[in-house]
Amino acid sequence: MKKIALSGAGGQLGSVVRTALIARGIPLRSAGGTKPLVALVEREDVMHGDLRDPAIVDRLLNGVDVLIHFAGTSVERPLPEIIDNNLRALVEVYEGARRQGVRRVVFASSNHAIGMYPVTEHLELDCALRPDGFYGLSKVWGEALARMYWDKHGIESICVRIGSCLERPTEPRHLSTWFGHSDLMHFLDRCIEAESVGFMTVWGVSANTRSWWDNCGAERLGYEPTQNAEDYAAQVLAGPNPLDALGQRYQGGSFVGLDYSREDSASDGSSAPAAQPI
Ligand code: 15L
Repeated sequence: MKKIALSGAGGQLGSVVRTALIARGIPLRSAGGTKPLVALVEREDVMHGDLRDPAIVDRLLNGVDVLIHFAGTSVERPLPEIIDNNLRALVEVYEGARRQGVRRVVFASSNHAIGMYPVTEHLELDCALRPDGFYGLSKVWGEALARMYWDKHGIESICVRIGSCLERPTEPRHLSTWFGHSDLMHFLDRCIEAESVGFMTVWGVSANTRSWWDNCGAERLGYEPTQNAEDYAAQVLAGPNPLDALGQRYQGGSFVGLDYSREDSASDGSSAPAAQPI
């Protein structure tokens, strides 16, 4: 049986994944950040610590086949925090993967790597990246870093651009961005089980009727989502929309308006020069 490690196991999404993987009988190594974790079952190997420290990373990755890397800052925060948690720690994680011979990393990227696209655009997996803040920018960097470690060191990566991973959609934007928990777990099963994946990027999204993202490149992973936010549409659309006009216009939603200073706040980005793939 493959040895799986999960970083960010104490986080919002990490806790969901941790519980589900343990329920599947996987002998998991779970890592928290600052707070110690209490093992959920006897066979769970728990630890915690700062992933900028190579000794902590070695403890996390020793004997591991697949790392599910969900640790890091997951919202817009001041740049120094993002640099520490999402840039520096990620380098240490991949360097640790080299030292410890980890075969594959599942990297939690985010839709905020492309958040500045208007909601009217449909995106392929190879679209130009248009981050909506420093957090999204850190995911652009992370995806490129994962690519480099495949190209130079043969460490496989699956970068998952997670949409809105929630038990159920609660606002209109989620009708396009929702990633249901059952689809998330099926996705992770595929990430663990799929044969050779090399480097790939995938949208972390359910089979939403209103999705903005074309996931056909994910076929070779065998990811076949079954959840659809549309099942909740009537309920969701009967409620208020928490997003302001700017947030409703761009795929990144509320992240777009943070530190936004263009005067033409009505712009849909179409007046900007065409984005080039990076
Ligand atoms: C993310 O990347 C965040 O981690 C999460 O908190 C949500 O904001 C999500 O994106 C989203 O866009 O809904």
